[in-house]
Amino acid sequence: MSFRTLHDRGVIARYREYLPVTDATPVISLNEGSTPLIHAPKLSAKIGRDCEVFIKYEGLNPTGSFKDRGMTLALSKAVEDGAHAVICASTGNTSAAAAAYAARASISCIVLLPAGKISFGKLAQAFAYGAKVVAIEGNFDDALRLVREIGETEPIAVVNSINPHRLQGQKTASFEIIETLGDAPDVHILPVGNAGNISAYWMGYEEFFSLGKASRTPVMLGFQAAGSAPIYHKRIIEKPETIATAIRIGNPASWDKANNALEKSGGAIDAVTDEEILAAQFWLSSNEGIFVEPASAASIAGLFKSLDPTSNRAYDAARFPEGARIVCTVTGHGLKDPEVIKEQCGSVISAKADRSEILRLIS
Ligand code: AN7
Repeated sequence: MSFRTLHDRGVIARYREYLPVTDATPVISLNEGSTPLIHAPKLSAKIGRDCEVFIKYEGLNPTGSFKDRGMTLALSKAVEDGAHAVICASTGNTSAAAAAYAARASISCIVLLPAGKISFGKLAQAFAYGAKVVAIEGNFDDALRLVREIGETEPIAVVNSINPHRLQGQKTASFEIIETLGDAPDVHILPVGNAGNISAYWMGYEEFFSLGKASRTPVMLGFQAAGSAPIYHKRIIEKPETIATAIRIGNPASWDKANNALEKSGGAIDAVTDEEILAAQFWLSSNEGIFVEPASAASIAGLFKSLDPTSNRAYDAARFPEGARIVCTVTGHGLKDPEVIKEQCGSVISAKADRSEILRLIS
């Protein structure tokens, strides 16, 4: 394999013609994207009627979340425009990705985080990649407001998803799904926080549909955490709360775009409780072998809720056509936030280093 072939990976290399890059754009990449679309037989069986569920495992990106898809483009364009520093507000994954791609680009990175509300794995990533980490007394929405203000006056590029290049990069996940399945799925389910990702997926699906590369666009179903569900409740949540800290957001930046995707696709937004999120997280790891962070499990919890006739679901899974293909995006790796799973289900069995004692304990 030539160096060139090795270099030709990552979403800009794979989808250059659909992205706002030119030969003058330096490509800052860590070979992100091309994540697996994993068939989930047990989830499929829960739906029945020959439906097939696939998991788009975005935790397998270089920094462990889907944010890398947008960050390769945001950093490439920032460097093209001559930036020496980037800044973002984050619930953890955006900052990990920004820090990694900034390191790769040899420019500095400042991240504004809500103090005490970032999982340790994500904080460790920001440090490891050499970012300047500022923890503010406030939540993500306060941090994003400050980043917007700083971006207006200072020569620092903002790489939150209000930067349009981010969503352009993220839309490539839809392209991959269409290419893997041979068409768009019937239904696409994903967690919603700042609402950039649902908007980006919809953009990607519409684009490939209009180019004739897919025969349809999917129904988009988005799930927020019940304590942080502004789109579901149709109002800003001043003090959002959820154990899924990645989606602890009360005033999403891409609110209007998400509503457009929901409306045009015939989809729905719904909310799932922290208990439902944690149960779905453990169900997915212990049944399908796919370990995701709590926010990502909102999509699985959402599918379960849509299947539950006793719930106040916003979308009834009985509406899925027979033989439907359903894709659930799981956005971040479970190792981002190992404390949560330890508290939920971790109890070790203590034993002496003795064969017969161990055999007795495990029988
Ligand atoms: C694992 O990192 O907003 O609806 O600052 O980390 O596009 O915001 C993270 C969001 C879902 C929600 N799953 O996506 C951030 C940040 C995970 C996430 C979302 C996030 P959007």
